Amino acid sequence: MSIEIVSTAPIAGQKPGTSGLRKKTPVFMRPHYLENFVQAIFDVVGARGKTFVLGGDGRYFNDRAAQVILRMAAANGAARVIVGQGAILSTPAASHLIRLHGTDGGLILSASHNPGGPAEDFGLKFNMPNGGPAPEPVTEAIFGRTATLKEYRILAAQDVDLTAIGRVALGDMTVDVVDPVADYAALMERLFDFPAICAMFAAGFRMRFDAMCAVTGPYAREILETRLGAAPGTVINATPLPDFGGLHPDPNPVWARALMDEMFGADAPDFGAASDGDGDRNMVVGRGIYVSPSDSLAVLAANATLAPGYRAGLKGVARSMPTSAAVDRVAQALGIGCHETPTGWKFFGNLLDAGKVTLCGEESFGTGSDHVREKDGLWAVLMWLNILAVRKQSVAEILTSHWSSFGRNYYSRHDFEAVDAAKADAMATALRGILPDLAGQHLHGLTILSADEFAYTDPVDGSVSQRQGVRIRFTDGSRIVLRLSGTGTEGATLRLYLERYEADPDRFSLDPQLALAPVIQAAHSLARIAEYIGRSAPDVIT
Ligand code: VG1
Ligand code: CO
Repeated sequence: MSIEIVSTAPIAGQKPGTSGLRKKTPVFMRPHYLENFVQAIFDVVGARGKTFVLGGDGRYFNDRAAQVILRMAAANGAARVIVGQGAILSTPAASHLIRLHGTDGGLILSASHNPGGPAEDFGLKFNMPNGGPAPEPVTEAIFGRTATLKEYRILAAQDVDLTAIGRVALGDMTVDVVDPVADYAALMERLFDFPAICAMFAAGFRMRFDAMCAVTGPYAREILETRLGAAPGTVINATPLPDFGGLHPDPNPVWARALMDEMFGADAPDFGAASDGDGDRNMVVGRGIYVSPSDSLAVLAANATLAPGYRAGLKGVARSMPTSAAVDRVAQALGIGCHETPTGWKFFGNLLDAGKVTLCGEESFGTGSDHVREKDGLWAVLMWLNILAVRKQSVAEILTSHWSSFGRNYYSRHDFEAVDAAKADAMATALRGILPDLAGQHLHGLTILSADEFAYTDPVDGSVSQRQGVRIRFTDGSRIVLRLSGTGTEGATLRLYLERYEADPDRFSLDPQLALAPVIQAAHSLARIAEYIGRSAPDVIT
């Protein structure tokens, strides 16, 4: 088989965002578009003699992109690629395979929680040999390379058969097609008390898991129904579809509406959960009670030692800056370190590698631990099941007792989507301009303690990430954070994060939007959102 060297012009705008390169699918399908980005990756990380993991969430173009990447890996001299059967791998399963086989990294095809399909979104992300998303210096180098490369290498060959598990050759490269679920399921069995969870299901515990027609369906079926004995049909929307059945595979109360309705309806199961397109996010719901992701992280941290994989205790915890401080209170009580990082899982990698933290989380329905280097939706669900099985209490009882020990951090995120990018930038610039003068100001019954823009210095490698969100803190512990999304593919998305601490148990059952009302008003007055972007109501509230 011959190697073709294809001349190409650099393609503008292939800049990886919060989590890899995400674009509209038709953009990714343009001539040379995928190829340029893949060649830039191989040029930066090197391919000769190396082994990579490859797989994706099964969305439209996943299968075609996988074949292109395999031919390019072969033409660039890679020794071996481990690929999930059918080119399918959830993001956490890919991270695990990279670590399990000690490979040189992996390529993950996904736009995560963004909708998929011919007119929706596609994405590609490179993960490092530690299993985690490439850190900023690497993504910057890849971006830099996209602007200079003049040719890419691709093998002239037919498609590799990815339908059957086993070893095949592609030119001089070995392709190992593996079961996407088996190794991941085995890892989960080592971390959690499967016998206790099995006994709970056998005693009649009922659960609903909404896989949202995305990648976790086969994983959830195997683990929950086959290995743990949950009733057949526990997992719904279990077959991954190229367009996710037209659904928006983002596990939150808005997009997983049907699950929420069931959990708040008559005859609700004991426990509900959902995961996103690529399986790294989770939403957890009890009967009649929603668990905010920030609270979920805090509860998992407080109860982690109930799971066999965490019996020795936690080394520390980490959360993204906009995530609520609920976990900070748990860390303080446990006497362990608590780190605050910018948004995006890549910032947890160094902390996990250095053994500084065991659990990490983000407000955006992401929770995980040092078992892989990605957030992990099913892992979080299993951790909850393990805690429920050992404590023999309901989700509501566990949350309420958590709040009585630690207080409640009311929390909400308001998203303003597909905003005109220039207007969003103008708003951010104006807000930045007033930050130095805000301390001491009073508004809506609150007093501003401090206002700044978050910059992060990685404690392990010393790298600095600027402009990671504006934060405004109030004297009563309330907080506003504003930042622009780095995963959208249309205009800009403004994310407004709101938090208020409540120590009084008599006020724990307040509706979060009511509890946060003064903070919401303060955010709108300070950022002048309506004036700049022409909207006062968010598109999505979580
Ligand atoms: C969003 C979330 C962030 C998450 C990222 C990737 O980023 O806010 O917490 O890490 O998505 O998640 P942004 O820049 O749009 O706010 V996933 O499940 O889409 O890989
Ligand atoms: Co995801």
